[in-house]
Amino acid sequence: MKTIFSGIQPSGSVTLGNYIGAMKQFVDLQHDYNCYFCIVDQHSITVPQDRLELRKNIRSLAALYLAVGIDPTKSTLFIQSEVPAHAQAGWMLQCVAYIGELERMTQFKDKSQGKDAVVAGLLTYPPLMAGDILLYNTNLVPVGEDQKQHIELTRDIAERFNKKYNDIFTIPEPRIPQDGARVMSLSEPTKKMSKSDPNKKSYITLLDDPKQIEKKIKSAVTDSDGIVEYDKENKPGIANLLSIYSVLGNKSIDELVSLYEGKGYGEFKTDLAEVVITTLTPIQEKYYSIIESEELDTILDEGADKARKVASKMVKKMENAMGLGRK
Ligand code: ATP
Ligand code: LTN
Repeated sequence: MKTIFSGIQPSGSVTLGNYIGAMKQFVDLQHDYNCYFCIVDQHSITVPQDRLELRKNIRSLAALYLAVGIDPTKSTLFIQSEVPAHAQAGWMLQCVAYIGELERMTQFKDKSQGKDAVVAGLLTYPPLMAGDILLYNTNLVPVGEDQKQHIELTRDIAERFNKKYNDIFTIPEPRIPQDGARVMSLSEPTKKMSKSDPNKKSYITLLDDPKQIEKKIKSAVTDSDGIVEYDKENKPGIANLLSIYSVLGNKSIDELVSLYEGKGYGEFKTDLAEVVITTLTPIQEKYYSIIESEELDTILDEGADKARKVASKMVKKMENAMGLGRK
């Protein structure tokens, strides 16, 4: 069985973008692959976090993984900081990655832009991510479009290590969904929907209640044409809403365009809100039934145990290849 690894940062409330671009894929893939899903809390401290908020978000993300359908008997669900191998591998791979290639990462450029003081971890984030992936002999990494560049760098780092030290790493491939790989912000539809956007109206979270969902969709930025059609260049707002509708409502974009021919944006938005609410209601019910449970802690404990066993073996291989420590 091939192996899958993916991670989500507990940097805020999980959005519809995270769900459509990443989590929804995870649920289907777990039947056919050996899957590791991680709450990458060490990645999230590359930008400022409130400690209590971070703790809350870590638990909430764990519950959401389960609520969307991750089955702990099929997949390994764990918290990155509870498996020391990640930080160990991250350090070794920092000594393989070049500063130049790290400075070229779009995510680094975006998140450091305009800041007077940028922590070193924001720059060295990709070798930590490469470690996450490479520790498990990962074949496939399901992610949204924005992470493609990081997976390419992971491949470069792995190939460089294999050549320079010893051929120990499997070279992973990205797996980016055909539809919904880049869900856009509701308020600025030329920007990616992001859970750390300060404007809460720009995203729908998986825990928004029906009223909030309706309100956010009603106020989503569109245009003044009044024609529901897919034109990413000239009508990015409507194109984005059509993509969301298509993925969650299981209808092709063409079907939707003909369904709403001659109808205004009002009706289209009302129906879309209904589709989003129908998708999220069962997820929220499951979430609230497990968030306070001991079962959640047991699942995370068992996940970390399992991950530690696999990952510590790879750390040993890396150390041997590099000549660290003793035999
Ligand atoms: P942050 O705003 O803190 O950077 P984020 O919302 O971009 O967070 P991540 O935790 O970085 O989310 O990403 C988790 C997964 O969700 C990744 O696979 C990423 O590619 C995917 N993803 C994030 N935003 C979107 C989006 N707008 N559309 C599709 N996929 C997305
Ligand atoms: N960089 C990713 C989060 C992330 C990840 C990973 C994704 C950290 N480690 C390993 C896939 C595999 C992000 O910002 N979305």
